[in-house]
Amino acid sequence: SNTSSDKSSAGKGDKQIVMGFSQIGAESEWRTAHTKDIKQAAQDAGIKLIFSDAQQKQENQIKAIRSFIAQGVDIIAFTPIVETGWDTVLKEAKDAKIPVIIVDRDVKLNDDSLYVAKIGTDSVTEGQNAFKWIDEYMKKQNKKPRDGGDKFNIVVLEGTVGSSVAVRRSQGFTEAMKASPDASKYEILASQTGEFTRQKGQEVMESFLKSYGDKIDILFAQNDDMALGAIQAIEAAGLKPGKDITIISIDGVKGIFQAMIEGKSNCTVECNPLQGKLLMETAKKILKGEKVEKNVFVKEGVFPADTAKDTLPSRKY
Ligand code: GYE
Repeated sequence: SNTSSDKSSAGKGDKQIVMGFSQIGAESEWRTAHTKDIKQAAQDAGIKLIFSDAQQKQENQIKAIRSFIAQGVDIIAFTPIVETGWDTVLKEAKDAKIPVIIVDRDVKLNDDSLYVAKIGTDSVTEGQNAFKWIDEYMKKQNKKPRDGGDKFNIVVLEGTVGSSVAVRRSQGFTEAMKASPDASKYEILASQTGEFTRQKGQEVMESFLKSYGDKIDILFAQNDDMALGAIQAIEAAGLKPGKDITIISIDGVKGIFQAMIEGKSNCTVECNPLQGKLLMETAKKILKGEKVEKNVFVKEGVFPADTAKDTLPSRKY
């Protein structure tokens, strides 16, 4: 009946769908765009979004999911800050017959029936693309190691420890490096987390520069925000970012395009935060009982500095 508050009527047009969404926090420009897109998409789709910000803590996400279950939402979506530790709470959602969509980052579960769909980005490919671009660029520019040796020294600013994104970007990058005919020309000097933030990226880059100052040829920052922080550290050390140290990062936010236009960074591998529309469409299908794809990756590109000026005006985040 129309007046029924029974969950089974959700999504059938007579009752507004309620989605509980647990976001990680607001660590980066990318994350801000992701949140904004999801909120807008919910509004456009006529879905009521209960949005919860976990402030970078998994325990807050677990609490949020439990509260969504207690409120009897129609569907739960969340971006898992780290890969593991979700089995129990997702089992609770399943027992309550609330479907779950995993968004952006990935999870490791013992039982994949604990979620209905996963919408995200391909972190392994992003990491591979980052190395491939660097490898070609160093050749094209005829770059020589700054310390006069026979290897380019790389430092890495990793993302959040234990996140699928950090693990897989590292994996993709090193896999591509090992697979390259130029493998022997590269060495990873240091790899440390900068927690996907500008502040931490700057701090860790400062410490890299203290330890290895004139040896560093390449910075691989696993997101643009850390690269932007590192650029400040490099300049403060009297070096030229984008020249003395070649910089590649991931995301494709406006801030890095600006830095590339200024010649301070060299390339960004796009990671697409515009996942809201697909999330809302997927939620509606699930609640109508339609079949959906279990794992979907959104589309992404690669943007070197020489494309930045023409591309920036059309960037959506
Ligand atoms: O690259 C980074 C962020 O999970 C793909 O998280 C996302 C990453 C993104 O904060 O900037």
